[in-house]
Amino acid sequence: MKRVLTYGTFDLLHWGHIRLLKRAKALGDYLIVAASTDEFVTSGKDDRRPYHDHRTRCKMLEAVRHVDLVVPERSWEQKVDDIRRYHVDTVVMGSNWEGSQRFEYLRDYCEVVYLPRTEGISTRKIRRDLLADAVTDLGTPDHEPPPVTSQMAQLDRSA
Ligand code: C2G
Repeated sequence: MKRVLTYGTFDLLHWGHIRLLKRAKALGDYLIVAASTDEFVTSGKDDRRPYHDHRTRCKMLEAVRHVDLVVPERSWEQKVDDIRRYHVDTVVMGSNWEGSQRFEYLRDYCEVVYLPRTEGISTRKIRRDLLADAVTDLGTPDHEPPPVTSQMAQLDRSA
């Protein structure tokens, strides 16, 4: 039984995440995902609170058929303990982490593999696109401000 471990926030779960999980599982028989807690993310790992809270992100990851176990990622320093506790053979991350000291030192404990990132999709991009849509929407006809009723005009006059 070859056991694989990967880490991430996995917020607004998207195709890039799913492709990473599928390829990570293909490197072994059992895939463990350490999902960053909200506290860990907001304590400096990232500059904003995840859209979905930790519990929701874990439930979504558990529903992915490639994933066998979801555990919490509470700090940068827990990785060696995780490798020992879950008897991990391989740690897998996306290529944006390639060569990072956050993972390279793990080579003393297990295999470390970086997989090419999926281009064109990211949680940050989804957020930005939705914001752009919302801004565009605001300008469209069906977002005409409601007609000023006589009552409102009266209020205005009396203000
Ligand atoms: N990913 C990918 N392609 C994308 C987006 C993400 O392959 N288009 C991969 C990332 O490289 C990472 C995983 O999906 O391996 C999860 O990505 P994030 O949720 O952004 O997690 P990250 O911030 O990289 O957290 O201790 C390590 C951290 O928890 C890693």
